[in-house]
Amino acid sequence: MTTIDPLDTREDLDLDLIIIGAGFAGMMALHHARGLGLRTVVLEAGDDVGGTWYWNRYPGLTCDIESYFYSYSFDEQLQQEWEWRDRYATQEEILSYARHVADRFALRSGIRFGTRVVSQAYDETALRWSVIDEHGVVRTARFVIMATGVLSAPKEMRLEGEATFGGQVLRTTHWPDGVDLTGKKVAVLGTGSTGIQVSTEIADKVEHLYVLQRTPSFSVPNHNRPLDPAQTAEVKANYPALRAHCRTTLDGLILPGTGRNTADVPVEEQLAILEDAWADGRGFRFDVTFEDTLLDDGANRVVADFLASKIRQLVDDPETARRLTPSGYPFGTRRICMDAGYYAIFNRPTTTLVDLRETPLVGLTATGVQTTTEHLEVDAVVLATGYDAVTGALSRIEIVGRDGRRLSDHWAEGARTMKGIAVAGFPNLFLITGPLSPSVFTNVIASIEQHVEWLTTLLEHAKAEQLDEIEALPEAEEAWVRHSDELAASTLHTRGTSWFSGANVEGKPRRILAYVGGLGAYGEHLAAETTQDYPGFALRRVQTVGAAHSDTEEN
Ligand code: NA7
Repeated sequence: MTTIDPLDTREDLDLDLIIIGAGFAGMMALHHARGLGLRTVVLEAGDDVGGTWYWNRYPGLTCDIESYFYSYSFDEQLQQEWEWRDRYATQEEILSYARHVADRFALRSGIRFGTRVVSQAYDETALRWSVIDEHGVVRTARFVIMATGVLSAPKEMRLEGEATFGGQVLRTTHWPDGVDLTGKKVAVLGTGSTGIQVSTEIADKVEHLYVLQRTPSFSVPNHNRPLDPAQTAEVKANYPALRAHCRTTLDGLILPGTGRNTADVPVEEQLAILEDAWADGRGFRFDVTFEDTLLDDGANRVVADFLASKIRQLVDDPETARRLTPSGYPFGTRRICMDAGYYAIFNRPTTTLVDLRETPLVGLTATGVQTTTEHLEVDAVVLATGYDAVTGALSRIEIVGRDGRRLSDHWAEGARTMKGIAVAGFPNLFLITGPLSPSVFTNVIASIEQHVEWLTTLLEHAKAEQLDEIEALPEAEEAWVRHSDELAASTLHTRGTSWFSGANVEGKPRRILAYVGGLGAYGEHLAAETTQDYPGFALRRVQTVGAAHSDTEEN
């Protein structure tokens, strides 16, 4: 006699839960859903786990959060047994960690790889979602979790004349295997985190590097190094307490701050503190060293001026240093970059900074890059032009909720969510690190874990109470959007021009897309939902009476 495993998802068209995306969020969500006994399948466009760390393979890719913390905490044995090599892990190291997690928890059998979801619609009669993939396969499930990532949908980018260019056009988000730029003339477009990492990595290998810069970023050295075994042992001995502490902070990290406003600190002391932060190599320290850096223009200038002085010290040519110095937006309203010697590459005779604000880019020709004043002969152009962040991966799937309403219409004037995790009118649909949750303002793994744990409690409750429908209330969503907007408006973030607000994508509605209140405070907002019996949601149990349905609302 064969025993039937109730969680066997080989015949996986009719499920309790569909998770979209097998990055760090989707993998953890699958593991936890299995723990609840939910028949769950993960649909993943790529051919392996890892999400952003699977797709992004450009040279120099290194995480900007220390590996001790850019890792899961949900399993004590996992965090004890995994050995990180470097303080900041490279893409290869993070991808091998993701693969290790997939194998260790036998996740692959629950993941359908090479399966991009194109649309999904809520059936108000069946109270189930229908999810359609690129192959036309339809799966249904009571619940759907979007684990689609915040920096996973590349910004659409096509340069004028791209089709005529005879060299290689390389996109950092889809870096092909086997590229060798040694001895070539290369132009890198973009000076965010990606462009800075790629340029730093290839500068001493190429014949000539042109860094095409429109907006300069603030960048600090990451001082990456192999981890010291004694420090690792100490971290591991204290992991539970350290992780618990991370959950209470603004950014999910433990960064030393002064707890003081800038003006309350004498100038010499300010400089000493900033020097200490520079030597430390954790760039996010600059956001939190003083309490008011992101609140007050004068305070913000203290950090900006300090970092500008570092550029002048590091770059020999004063004109190049001036061009590399950020202006036009407050420090911290564009994610700080962390580098492995970026500014020093401009002291090489083989690196040229091209300031596209002075001489805008026209496009590509058959042999190179054309600006308004010059033609640069190159063999390859690297596009490091960023992402349609936070909402991009969601808006690329047609998501249709109650009354045929599309998520893209609901978000036409800016993303709206109930506490970053659900959307009114889209029952039984949940977002991990969704818009208006702390997500990109934090160590995103800490944010992912916070969401997965909260959703696990909710789904356990749904199972115990036999709930069929869980839906964010419109008034609760409105209140959260207002709260999130108001907090953002009390900071300098609304004056930023980066992907934090959608400003980097033409036509994208502006809203600060992450919650600025911090991971700790946000955790309390989420916890209040659980302890107060989900006041922001309608929880419905539908009892079948003959052919009719009668609804019981818990709230
Ligand atoms: P970013 O930070 O959005 O940077 C993209 C860069 O590309 C930025 O310098 C842009 O300049 C530039 N860009 C984009 N489009 C153009 C066009 N059309 N012309 C010229 N320059 C352009 O993305 P990253 O991938 O570097 O980093 C994203 C996050 O990933 C990072 O913060 C880390 O958290 C990991 P612009 O600013 O638009 O003038």
